[in-house]
Amino acid sequence: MESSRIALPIGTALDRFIKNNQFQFQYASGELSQLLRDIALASKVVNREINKAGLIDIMGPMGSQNSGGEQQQKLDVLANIRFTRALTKGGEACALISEETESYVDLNNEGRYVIAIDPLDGSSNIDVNVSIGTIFSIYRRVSPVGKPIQDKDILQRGAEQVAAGYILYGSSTMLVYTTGHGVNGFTYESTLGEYVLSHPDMTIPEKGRTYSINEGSANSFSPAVKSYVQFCKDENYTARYIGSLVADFHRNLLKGGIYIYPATAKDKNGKLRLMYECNALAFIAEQAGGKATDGKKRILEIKPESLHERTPFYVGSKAMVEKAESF
Ligand code: P6P
Repeated sequence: MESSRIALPIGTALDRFIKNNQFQFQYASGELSQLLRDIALASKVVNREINKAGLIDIMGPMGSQNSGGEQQQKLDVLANIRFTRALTKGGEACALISEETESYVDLNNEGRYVIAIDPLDGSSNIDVNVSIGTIFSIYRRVSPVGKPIQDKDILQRGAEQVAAGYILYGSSTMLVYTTGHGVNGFTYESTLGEYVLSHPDMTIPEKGRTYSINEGSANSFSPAVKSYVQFCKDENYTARYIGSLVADFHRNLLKGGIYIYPATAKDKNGKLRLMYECNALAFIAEQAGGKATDGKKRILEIKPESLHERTPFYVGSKAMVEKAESF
């Protein structure tokens, strides 16, 4: 993937990287810098809380449910508060779509951007110390600044994203993002409190030998999905599925592979959410030379009808996604 990025050395701080690549972002780089700074700030606070979750009582279920009726974990709620507060204070975002809130949140800013976010994906893994992640999409608002926010600002196709990324709270904490000019990864250096460039120009291998799918649901897979999974076994691929989308996606991005969450008996449209899980990762996958579809259609072309709609998700190495689609 040829990128027009100015070659910056490993270790470059995130802020400097954005400023040196401002020509890549079609809008004012200061706005993007502020947005990514807001997101990075909140992620540093969430990272600290995750790292000490075992020590103070912020683990385990809240006893409440999120928009999808899923059990909210305390850290989910904390993360949602942190990202909402940081983006409100930053002033660049006028609205926020979040897994944790039923309708979008009007941030009462004159900001030009709309953010869709899953503040803490994979939260069921919090208590068992498995990597979890934040996923975010950045859109430009369509209606005039200062006027009431409209559906057309909120229900935008993934192809309209101006930036997208994820934070992976793993053995190290990483921020990976794209503005449509390639994908770059930054590792959090906690002694500096900075994200520094560690993975410039990330590209996903054209082919891979890893497939990620929850085979516990295999009985309700479509014949096509069953055939593709059998193909992976016949090819002696490696099965890797840790039940945390960002962690599975990130490994496949680096090593090559495919992640599939298909329609199942329990989830007729798959379990993953278009607006704040699939669109961002689809944008990153494509920018890294990979592919992302719902089994037939390019994820980024899907016109959302509602905030929390789900979609089947096939994402990863281009040749693998195309092979899966051929079944
Ligand atoms: P299942 C976590 O809840 C999540 O949204 C993704 O992070 C993960 O890949 C998937 O759901 C796991 O779902 O049904 O396989 O347990």
